[in-house]
Amino acid sequence: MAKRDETVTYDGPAGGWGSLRGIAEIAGKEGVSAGAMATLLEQNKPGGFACVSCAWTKRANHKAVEFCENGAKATLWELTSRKATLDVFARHTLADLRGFSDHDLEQLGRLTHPLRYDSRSDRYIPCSWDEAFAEIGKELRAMEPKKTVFYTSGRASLETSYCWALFARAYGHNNLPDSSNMCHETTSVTLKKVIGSPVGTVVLDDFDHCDALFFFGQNTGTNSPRFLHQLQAAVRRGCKIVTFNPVRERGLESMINPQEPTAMVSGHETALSCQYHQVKPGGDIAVLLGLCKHVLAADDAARADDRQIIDHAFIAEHTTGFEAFEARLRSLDWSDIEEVSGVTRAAIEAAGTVYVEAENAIGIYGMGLTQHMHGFENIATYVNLLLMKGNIGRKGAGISPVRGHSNVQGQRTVGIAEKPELVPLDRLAELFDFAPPREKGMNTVEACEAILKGEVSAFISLGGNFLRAVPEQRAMEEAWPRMRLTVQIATKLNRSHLINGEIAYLLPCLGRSEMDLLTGKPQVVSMEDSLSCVHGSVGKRTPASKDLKSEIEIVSRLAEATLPPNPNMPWGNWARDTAAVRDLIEKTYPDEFRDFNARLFTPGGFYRGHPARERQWKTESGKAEFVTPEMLSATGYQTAPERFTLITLRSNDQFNTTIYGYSDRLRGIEGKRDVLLINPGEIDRLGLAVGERVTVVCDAEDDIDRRVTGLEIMPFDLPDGCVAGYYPELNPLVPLSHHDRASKTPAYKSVPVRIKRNGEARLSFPGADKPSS
Ligand SMILES: Nc1nc2c(c(=O)[nH]1)N[C@H]1C(S)=C(S)[C@@H](COP(=O)(O)OP(=O)(O)OC[C@H]3O[C@@H](n4cnc5c(=O)[nH]c(N)nc54)[C@H](O)[C@@H]3O)O[C@H]1N2
Ligand SMILES: Nc1nc2c(c(=O)[nH]1)N[C@H]1C(S)=C(S)[C@@H](COP(=O)(O)OP(=O)(O)OC[C@H]3O[C@@H](n4cnc5c(=O)[nH]c(N)nc54)[C@H](O)[C@@H]3O)O[C@H]1N2
Ligand SMILES: [Mo]
Repeated sequence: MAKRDETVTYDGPAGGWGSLRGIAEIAGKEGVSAGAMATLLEQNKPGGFACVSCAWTKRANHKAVEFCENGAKATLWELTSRKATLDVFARHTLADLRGFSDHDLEQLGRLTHPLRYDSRSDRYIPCSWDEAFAEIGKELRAMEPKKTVFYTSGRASLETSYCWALFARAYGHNNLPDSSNMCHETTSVTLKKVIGSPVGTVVLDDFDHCDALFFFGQNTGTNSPRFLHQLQAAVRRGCKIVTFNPVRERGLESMINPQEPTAMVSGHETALSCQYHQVKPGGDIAVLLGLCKHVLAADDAARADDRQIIDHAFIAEHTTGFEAFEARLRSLDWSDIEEVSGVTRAAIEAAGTVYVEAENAIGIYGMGLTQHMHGFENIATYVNLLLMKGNIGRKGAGISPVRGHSNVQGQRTVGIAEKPELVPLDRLAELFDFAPPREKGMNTVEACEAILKGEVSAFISLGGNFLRAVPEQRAMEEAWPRMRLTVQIATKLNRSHLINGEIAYLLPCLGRSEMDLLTGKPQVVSMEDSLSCVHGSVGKRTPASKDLKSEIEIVSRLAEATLPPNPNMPWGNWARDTAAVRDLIEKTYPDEFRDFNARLFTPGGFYRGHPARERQWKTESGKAEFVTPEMLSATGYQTAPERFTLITLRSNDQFNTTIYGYSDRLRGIEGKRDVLLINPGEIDRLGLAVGERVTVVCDAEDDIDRRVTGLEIMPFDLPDGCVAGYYPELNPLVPLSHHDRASKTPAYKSVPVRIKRNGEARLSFPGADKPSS
């Protein structure tokens, strides 16, 4: 019988020697040269290149080494000596390649040559760049623009993104879904509504002045490890960290800083969270309401002797909606809060006391709050908690979403948006002398719906792995070939490149760490990080192949081949001179990008500014808005006997759909990804055995059969009623209709499922079960 202390765990800290071993392993596996290793030292420094991994900010007073385990892995993945050369595509049909796992596809190495799909042989065959641009342009010219979709994954630079969005609008649509539609779109919608700006309010310096940090659903040790330095420094100063997460993530419990030799030698760990509460998935609205209720009770008590906890003056001057929210808090029963959250009143009050006692508090969050049907209410209630004590718009305080891809926030800033009201269309019309389309375009979920209905003729993808990242994977893969044209601009092969429209191209591009030498001198690009700082980036390495083009050149050539000539849009010049694009960005967004080119290499980046930080609320009411959530659970569905809530997780050895390897070191899971994590009590209650293979079936209330077979039962410390497994292998289980009601971000963190015994022995997804190399 499995007991709680037999769960799979990792007792070591985050960082430490384990992280250095992680880097060495990938360097060996990718056959990385000494020169490429040396390139790592130029990462995240002025004059160097911005890390391609997470969006955490780069500090001004940088150290000799400014990369982390996962940043190094991402760069070495790009600088691999492996190449997916033409003979790979001559050897394998696409049907063959569809049998490869995500890991094995990308292990083939960097794409080296533009490719066109040949349906007769079911192979990719080489083509010339000119041929590719000409045919894609011809096809697009013949299509109805509003039936085409231009997707972006959050890596492309500000310059490329600006050109991409301009291309879409000049062609005639706003169909610009972005990976952020699957990620922090909930943030963009909620924060815009409640504080008037779609991004976090915190700057790096605030971490030196806060007394408490709250963590809801963000896994720093794996997904933004450079942030651990700020956390370590804050804890050493006496700041308290309180975490709410169904999974006990090691990176939030303790760390060893690999940049501190004495700590490395002594093994001295810094404990990070002083309280760690294993909330049920989707239980955060209840927890946050409980915390607010505790603040209210503390304020009632304080007012009896003429003190106050709530910042009543701030609420009166700066907010709306507090009365309704207060009434809701007073009428709430603790028993309901406890039931939905799975956290006891005493535990919530203990966390609430840390908040009450902190002069300045910061609220941090990630996918654990955004990817639910009621993600909007998760974030809005979090902001309510901060507003109650005036913790927005002052030093050491604020709301801090931790973004994903390295430029995902910036892409939105420079116009990649399906919502025309977010873009200064009049200014674009004036600058470029054209009539931008004014109708709302499709976001990711809407693009999927349209593709499923057969209403999309072309899908052009600037990076990413759309078909593997989206919900409803089976049906999406079936519907995809009904499109006339699919084009993928990418660095490495992935599953989205193997399922094609009638006409299909795979166009290989430079990675960010590589030199763009179109004009002989290296071009510069730029990105915006999670804390709204903009950084310049210059590639340093010789490109993986002479046949690669920069993303901005590919986008410009596509635009040139598609659009009628317009003297105000000299596409050819822009790829040769990214500084000219920065001037256009400055003209389009003069407040944010003043003196863009001059400030490009400001150490630590230049700050784009944030109205809510100055307590200017650009909301409908002109004030910060309290929202009163009606529901307590964010899952959006009822509990039912034998219905489990599935969380899809990232391992420490992956970047989204890129699987570097099979070691989830910080969770103690080694050598496999075909697992279903579940607590020992639940294993016993269901009469299952550790190691048994099961089938997991989606339990959404519709009649679509969504299942994954062959998952191995693994005992893991999780709340009752909840199971966890890996993204993207479990994406066939996620219903497209389950998304945040306000932003349409898919509910990847609370999928209703049932577990069936007698699962087949192998994972039903091709090749995804076992490492083969
Ligand atoms: N190495 C690496 N770095 C990455 C990425 C990567 O894949 N690998 N991906 C990048 C991208 S695009 C993104 S968006 C970010 C993602 O970074 P995160 O925002 O950290 O996203 P996840 O790892 O998906 O999930 C975060 C945490 O939410 C918890 N969680 C799940 N459900 C709930 C819930 O209902 N409530 C609460 N409170 N917690 C919950 C999970 O246990 C997990 O610890 O990281 C970026 N950085
Ligand atoms: N179940 C589940 N699904 C999820 C999530 C989840 O937590 N659970 N998370 C969601 C989130 S937060 C996100 S952001 C999405 C991610 O969705 P995407 O952003 O679409 O996916 P990635 O895996 O980041 O894309 C990887 C591919 O990008 C290409 N690439 C890498 N670097 C470059 C480059 O410099 N240029 C170009 N052109 N291509 C490049 C490579 O070909 C690589 O195979 O997935 C979402 N899907
Ligand atoms: Mo993301």
